[in-house]
Amino acid sequence: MTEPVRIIGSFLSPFVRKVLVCLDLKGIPYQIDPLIPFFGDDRFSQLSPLRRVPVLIDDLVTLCDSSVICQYLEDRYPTPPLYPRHIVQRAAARWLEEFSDTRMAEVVIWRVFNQVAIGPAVWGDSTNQDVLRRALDQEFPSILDYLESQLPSTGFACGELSIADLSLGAMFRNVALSRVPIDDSRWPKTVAYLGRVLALDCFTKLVPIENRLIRTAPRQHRAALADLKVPLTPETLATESPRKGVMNT
Ligand SMILES: N[C@@H](CCC(=O)N[C@@H](CS)C(=O)NCC(=O)O)C(=O)O
Repeated sequence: MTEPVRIIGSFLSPFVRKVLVCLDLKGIPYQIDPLIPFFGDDRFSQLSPLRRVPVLIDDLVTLCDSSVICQYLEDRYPTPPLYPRHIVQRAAARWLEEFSDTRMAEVVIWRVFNQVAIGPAVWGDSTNQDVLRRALDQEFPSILDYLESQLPSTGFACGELSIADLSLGAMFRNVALSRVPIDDSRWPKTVAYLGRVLALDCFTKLVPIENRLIRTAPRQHRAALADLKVPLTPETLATESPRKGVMNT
């Protein structure tokens, strides 16, 4: 490889986190531009037409979308494998990844995390308690009911550690960062499973970074990360003023 992998995207994004744990498990060093996507400049729009993070840039590709990126990493760096070998388990892992990236993201990111973190920090909005209550009282519990019916009592979701665990673990970190508790008497398998996944080194080493950023104003993120000795890209695509995204969800 002729240049280090570059990642564009904030450590607070579950999709960026999914890619970072994947890079870590595969032993691939990276530099990061910790961009909150709304602050991206016109160069960011060129790299990421949906103005979303993560973006991965290496000597061969510029890629958007965490699932596309993780599949590329798997194809280029197959060891250790992060997709089950058996086609049935492999399909099941991809489904859980999809469930996490779509329905879970809709509720956990666009309703909960957006109401408690992004809205106030990026746009100066106050929390819409109706949206938050509905997400926490109805939508999130039904997600947990589904996962409780799917997850095993021991081990990982689809046999060996896989992309399913990385996606779900990454998404549930935003639940924790939103300070939403999960009732282990109602969802015991899910809580125990998350305990196993989030205890992995690839997740625990990101926790101090995430905890620092969640308490830090967006414009100070880069300085906070420099202070934590995180390997940053020499340049950032961030501007001073946020702009609304391209997508509606
Ligand atoms: N399917 C995409 C979703 C990426 C995504 O929605 N990222 C969020 C950050 S958590 C984002 O960039 N949002 C900005 C926007 O939608 O305008 C992936 O897996 O990478």
